[in-house]
Amino acid sequence: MPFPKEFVWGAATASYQIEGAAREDGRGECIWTRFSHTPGKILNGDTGDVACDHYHRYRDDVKLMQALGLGAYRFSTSWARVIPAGVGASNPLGLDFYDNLVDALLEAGIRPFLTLYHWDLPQALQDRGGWANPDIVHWFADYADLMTRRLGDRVKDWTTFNEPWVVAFTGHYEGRHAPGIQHLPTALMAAHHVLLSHGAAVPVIRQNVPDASVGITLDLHYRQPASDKPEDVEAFRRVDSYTFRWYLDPIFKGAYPDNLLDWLHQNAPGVGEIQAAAVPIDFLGVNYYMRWLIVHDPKAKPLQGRGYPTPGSELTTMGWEVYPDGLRQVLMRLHQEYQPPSLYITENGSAFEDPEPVNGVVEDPRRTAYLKAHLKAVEAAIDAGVPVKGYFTWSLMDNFEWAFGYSQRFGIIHVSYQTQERTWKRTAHEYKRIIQANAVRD
Ligand code: IFM
Repeated sequence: MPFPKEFVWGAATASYQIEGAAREDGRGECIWTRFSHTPGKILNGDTGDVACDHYHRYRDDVKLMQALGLGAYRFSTSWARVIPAGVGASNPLGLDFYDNLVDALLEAGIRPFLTLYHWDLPQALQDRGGWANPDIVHWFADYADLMTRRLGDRVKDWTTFNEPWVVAFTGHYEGRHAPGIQHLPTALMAAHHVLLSHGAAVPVIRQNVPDASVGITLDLHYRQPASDKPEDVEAFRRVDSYTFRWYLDPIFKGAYPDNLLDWLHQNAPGVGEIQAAAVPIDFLGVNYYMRWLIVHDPKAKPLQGRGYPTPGSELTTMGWEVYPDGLRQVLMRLHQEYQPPSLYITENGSAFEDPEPVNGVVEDPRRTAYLKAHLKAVEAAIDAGVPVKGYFTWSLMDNFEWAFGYSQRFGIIHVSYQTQERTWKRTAHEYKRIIQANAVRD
């Protein structure tokens, strides 16, 4: 079965993961620069200082996208590159970079999907409390204003945030991500202010770009109780509220999940007025990778329960269970419970141990199988009536995988970090075929 005629075929990246040029042309320090230079935080001491050097190679990278036949490219802008101190003076060279990137994309016939925040907060704002400081709501709205004024004549697809759950909880509760804080009340305030910032930025985007399509991207994996035992079912309900409903309910219903509301207020008394997050959006972005089984564990951190992949299932090198039908189920649930006007799969992909390139190609059969199986799940959801408008593979190319440094390769294009040479993996060739056929064929 072919996909709908207007289906958008894309690939995704994020600023800190690919750009490099961390101290060039007036870019300010961001929390990931600081965090990655803190000993012990990133595997092998890797940093995003150079990454894929996309800042200097973006023209060639756009040519690669064109050769792949991509209809769209999802990228994020670095707040610290365009406003080095987070607020106040903008950086003309930083803005020029995104200007040129957008022009290059449009010349290549590729639709730019821009995400304003994919985790690289200016360090200067972190020094003022970062996401825990209520002022960030207007700092973020001002940043959205700057970017939409500058690029809104050409960029029509705008996303406020990538994965607010990770921003708040991996960064401020687990501390595995920048800024590396481990304090639940701070994490709760961060989550709250991310939601309010989304609510404040959407009208700014609409005002500056009246024909914009605006949305937000959430990480929505498939979770289920590990057994029928009531304590596992209860643990699942809690984790589901913590990971799914904490964001979906405010965005679509203007309220926090009722089963966690009292708890939330007791632990973060400043949390209120969440209905301001419920502004109409045009699309919901879904990042989907895996299934987790949730089990009751009295020793787990509050809210978290404990999750693990199904024993014996296929795992990626991230330890994530390959479970394509979970994507279909997540899409069905979103459609039934929240009815977003449209959805994009804004990320989906896999890290595997790839061999080195041989004769100009990297053979990566497991990644190809992952891609096809997940596309079939998307197809099944569309057939069942879910308005999925496009799919972005994660990622266009291998890149800096946060606390895992360069050890995890998610790209459909291989990157040599020694030479910066790009080499197509077999999956890239397959993806090109799929795009051309607008269908997945065996
Ligand atoms: O690399 C990340 C991306 O930045 C956000 N979503 C998940 C990806 C894989 O871990």
